[in-house]
Amino acid sequence: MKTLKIAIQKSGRLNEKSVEILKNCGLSFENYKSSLISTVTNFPLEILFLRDDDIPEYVQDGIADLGIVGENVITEVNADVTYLQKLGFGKCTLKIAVPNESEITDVSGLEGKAIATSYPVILQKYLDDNNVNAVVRTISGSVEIGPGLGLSDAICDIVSTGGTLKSNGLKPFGEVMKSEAVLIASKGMELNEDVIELLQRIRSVLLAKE
Ligand code: PRT
Ligand code: ZN
Repeated sequence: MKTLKIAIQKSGRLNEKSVEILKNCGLSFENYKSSLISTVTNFPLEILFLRDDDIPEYVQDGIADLGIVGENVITEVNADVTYLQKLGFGKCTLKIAVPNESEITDVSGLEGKAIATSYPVILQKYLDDNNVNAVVRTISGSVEIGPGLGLSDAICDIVSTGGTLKSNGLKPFGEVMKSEAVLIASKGMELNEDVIELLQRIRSVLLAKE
């Protein structure tokens, strides 16, 4: 049987909890920060440590059989993968935010305005669903400084505590998308006994946490 591969985030907000859930499944592996692949010593599984943005495509293309990544990332790249399980961590909401002094208070107020985001696909769908025409400016990071620099009238970004918006003089409205970390699988993955065993272990770990 071919060794299964699971892709998880190398470093960042989802790394620690992704490693934790696999360790709680009784899997033994080295979690070297420098290596890209770790071999599980007591189960036929390899762990690939990747940028979160690359995980949906690796799984879609079958380079990894399984992956742990935020729903926001999967939706943004429109990846054709199977959702197996919500994992209960990495929870956040994509919201629209405007400067505190802005007169924009709802989605209709965005008509003709410029919005900075790292999630152009998700934002465009939200605008279309609300029949709003706006200019979407795609930037890869530090989206919250957009309005201050005159780059945009509003932003669309991930919010968890709201602290970042607050400290940048921005107020949120509108829920564009809710997200959390999910376990995904390649559509071509063979449902063999190793896969079934691993999924059972992951589900038991999640149940024990409830
Ligand atoms: O290096 P790599 O590309 O792998 O990582 P990354 O920098 O792209 O992502 P990372 O590690 O920041 O986030 C990974 C995933 O965590 C995201 O795709 C989300 O699914 C999830 N997540 C949960 C978050 C947050 N909470 C979050 N708060 N991702 C980002 N943020 C950022 C947000 O962009 C904003 O800058 O935190 C700030 C807001 O946080 P609050 O608490 O101030 O509201
Ligand atoms: Zn990323």
